[in-house]
Amino acid sequence: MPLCSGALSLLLMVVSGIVCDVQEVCVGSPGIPGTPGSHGLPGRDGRDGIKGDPGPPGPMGPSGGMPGLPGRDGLTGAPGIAGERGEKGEPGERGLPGLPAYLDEELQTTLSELQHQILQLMGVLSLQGLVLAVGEKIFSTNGQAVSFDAIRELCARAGGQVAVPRSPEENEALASIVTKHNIYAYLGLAEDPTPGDFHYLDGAAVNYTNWYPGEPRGRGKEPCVEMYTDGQWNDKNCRQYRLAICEF
Ligand code: MAN
Ligand code: CA
Repeated sequence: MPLCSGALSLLLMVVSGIVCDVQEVCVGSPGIPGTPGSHGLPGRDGRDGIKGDPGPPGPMGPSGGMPGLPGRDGLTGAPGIAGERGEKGEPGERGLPGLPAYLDEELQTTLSELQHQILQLMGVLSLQGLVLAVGEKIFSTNGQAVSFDAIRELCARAGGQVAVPRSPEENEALASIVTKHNIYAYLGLAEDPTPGDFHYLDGAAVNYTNWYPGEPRGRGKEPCVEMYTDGQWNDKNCRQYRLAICEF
């Protein structure tokens, strides 16, 4: 429905500056919208994005390339074992003359102390029945019955020899050990190439014997000597097990 208004008509006339006849003006209703326009042109490229994460390692390359340079030296190894002992050197220069031993107080004091200590030890060993002192000699046994060769070896290793009495007094002392253990003992004797004659193990001729009556009668077949529990001697083969007694 058209809108008609005398006032609007008048206003239009004043604004346009046109003087015209008063007349009726009518305004129509809006038309239907037109169809949308076509899409515009593509915009410009945006700015570069941030850098991506590193990719995974690639596969191993083909072999056969040139070997690399040698690496640096490793750490120093452990020290080697000590070498053999060198030869003995030349003797040094001769020292100043010393005091005569009997005037050397320090030496005399040392000797006295040693003598005292040795007497103490001998007292203890005797009390325990581990040694039997006879004059200058000491007899000692480990209480074991072994072969003649074994006795010789164990006495030598201990710094002594196979026991052999060289006097009635020594024979009595040795017999007391044999009696106590109730085991015959081999003596430090060996038969000469001449049957029936015996010598000490260092080769010297015997100067004391205590044969059981009728002995020795092995006539070369019994090159060792044993002591019975009564202290008498018998020549015997060397394959028996006898009490090991050493002398020092
Ligand atoms: C055994 C052995 C000999 C010893 C005689 C004594 O035959 O012990 O050494 O002479 O007995 O009858
Ligand atoms: Ca005999």
